[in-house]
Amino acid sequence: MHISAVALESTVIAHGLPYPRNVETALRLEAIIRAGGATPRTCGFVAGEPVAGLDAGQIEQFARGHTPRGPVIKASLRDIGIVAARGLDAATTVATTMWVAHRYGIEVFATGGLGGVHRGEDFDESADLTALATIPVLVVCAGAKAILDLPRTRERLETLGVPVIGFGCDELPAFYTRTSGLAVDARCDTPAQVADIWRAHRQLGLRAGMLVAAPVPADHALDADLADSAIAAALQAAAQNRIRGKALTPFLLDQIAAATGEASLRANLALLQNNAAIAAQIAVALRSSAA
Ligand code: PSU
Ligand code: MN
Repeated sequence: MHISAVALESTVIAHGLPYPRNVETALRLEAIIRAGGATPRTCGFVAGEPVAGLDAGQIEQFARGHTPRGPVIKASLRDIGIVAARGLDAATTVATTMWVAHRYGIEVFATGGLGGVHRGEDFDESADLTALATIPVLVVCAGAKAILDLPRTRERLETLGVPVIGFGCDELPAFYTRTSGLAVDARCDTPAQVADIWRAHRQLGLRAGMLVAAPVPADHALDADLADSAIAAALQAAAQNRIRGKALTPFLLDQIAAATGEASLRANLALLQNNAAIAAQIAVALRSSAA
């Protein structure tokens, strides 16, 4: 029904970017999607209810990290029943945004970076991969971040049957940088080509989601050495401070932002905007091909 709607996540607002850049970015992404001819739906849980289309006041509360009821927690798939039963306010990750989007008939979702298999000794794999394996939503992202184990993340996507499309690229992008050395399954250069593959995937009854990966715009990409050293330092700080579980991704992002100053933030904002624009084009292409 909301065939030209584009879902947006709220974890990047509540736990991924500093205030007030987060609220500015959230509203900017919505404007970009509208300018592209689609309807933005920023997702979250409000008083335990799944919402696809937070209003400006709710986005402001999420950006500040609390509502009049309490803190805005980060909810992944395992948390949905808990959040609902207890009437909590929660930001949605890629995984839970896919779940909320699908519940409201939204097929296209724009985000920044995908969660995946973390590096290191502890076994830590994001439920974003579980969601991609089981929820039929098309996710536009800038790849998985190099804080992760990218080769393992790439392998898991294959095992889980998730098509990985490079939008104007032959390699899976690495979020802050444009290449990873890892191949995509198919390259598309137009939204119509993406729409064709998604339609075929769905019409053939496949239940998995699909990843459409677009590299960060070249003029905002981070220098690869700067990205690598910031990531290495962040991982070391996480290990020293024994940061684990759902706190790990936000901690690493904070550390990298602190180490690279505005550069990583600029890259993050540029790729989010780029992905929102592409997602709107794909949503519009899907609407035309559905007729
Ligand atoms: N990548 C980013 N910024 C983010 C995230 C990922 O560049 O804010 C968030 C997304 O919401 C993603 C989540 O779904 O982190 C993954 O967290 P975890 O590894 O705990 O599943
Ligand atoms: Mn985890």
